[in-house]
Amino acid sequence: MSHIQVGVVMGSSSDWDTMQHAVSILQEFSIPHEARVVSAHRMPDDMFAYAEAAEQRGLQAIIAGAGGAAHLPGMIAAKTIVPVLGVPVASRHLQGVDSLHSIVQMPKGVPVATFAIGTAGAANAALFAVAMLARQNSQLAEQLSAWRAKQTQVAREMALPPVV
Ligand code: RP5
Repeated sequence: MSHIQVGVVMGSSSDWDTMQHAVSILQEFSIPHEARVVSAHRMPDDMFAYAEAAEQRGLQAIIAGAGGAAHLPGMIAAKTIVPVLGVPVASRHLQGVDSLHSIVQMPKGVPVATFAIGTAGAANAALFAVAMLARQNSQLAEQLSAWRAKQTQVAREMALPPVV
């Protein structure tokens, strides 16, 4: 069994600008992870192999980002019971609303937890994965609470500019 706990997959290297925000959070929390391109329509056999091996490899969550038709998260979810967290990547022509609708509209029976379009969604998917792992890891739970507390402090110290 591999040591990897969270897999981050995306449909194209062009998704990396968005998906690196998920990887950055996983790095910050020292979560063993991997990141790779697994294109649903250009490498469907690889996609199924990845999904089919996920549980046996010990993955606890798969963060899957895609743009446009964005079938990657749903198709991975169709082949594994490992929780899939979907990130809609902003597409060139429809700004990611297409990706969001595609990922969030999974028919009943095969869920994909769907996050916001773009970098906020990528970061939040990773934070959600951290929260899931923290249920079984008290040290990680403390780390996550501290991360939230820091964020609260930053918000409390926010200053507003003068009225112009
Ligand atoms: C999807 O198509 C990818 O997830 C990406 O968001 C989009 C465009 O891919 P490229 O044409 O940039 O490779 O499969």
